[in-house]
Amino acid sequence: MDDQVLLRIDGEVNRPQTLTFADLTAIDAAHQIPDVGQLVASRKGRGVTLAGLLELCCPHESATYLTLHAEVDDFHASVPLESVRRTGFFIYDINGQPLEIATGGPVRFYLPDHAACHSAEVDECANVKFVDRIELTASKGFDNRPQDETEHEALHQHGDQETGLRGP
Ligand SMILES: Nc1nc2c(c(=O)[nH]1)N[C@H]1C(S)=C(S)[C@@H](COP(=O)(O)O)O[C@H]1N2
Ligand SMILES: [Mo]
Repeated sequence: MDDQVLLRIDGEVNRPQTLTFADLTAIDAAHQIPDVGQLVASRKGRGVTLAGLLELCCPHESATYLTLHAEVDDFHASVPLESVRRTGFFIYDINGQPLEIATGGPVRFYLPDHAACHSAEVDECANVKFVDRIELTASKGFDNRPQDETEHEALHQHGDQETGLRGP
């Protein structure tokens, strides 16, 4: 279903976006990552750079935080834009098809240079799966990443047992 909106981009931007799978594939080749496995051995699929999405939406000068929203399991992370704008990317295609929920779809954020879970503002937990909205803000946005090992463990338990949403 090429006309289904997979990803919205809004907030402090000049051009809010509603992107379908076809829109993502149409982004300039310079911003496409044909095989994310070349960057991160454990991942597969095609990605598009955060820089490519920023070029589409044109953030205001005031946009200093990037907030990744996953409505499906109510998980959100907000990270300083400057620390991720050169390296962050989104996986959106596996074998020519949109990602299913089971593989982290519709869109999965990835930072190759993340820190260990809850050790820094840009940590592994910020690799948000099931992203359906990207918001640019002038200050830190909503963020419910786990803050310590207990919360982290609870999240994993919850994800595994109740939603079955965790996975590759
Ligand atoms: N939507 C969503 N994204 C998420 C999470 C989650 O619970 N929901 N967990 C985060 C955490 S805490 C970590 S450490 C990584 C784990 O990614 P992995 O399942 O690929 O190992 O995903 C992150 N992205
Ligand atoms: Mo995490």
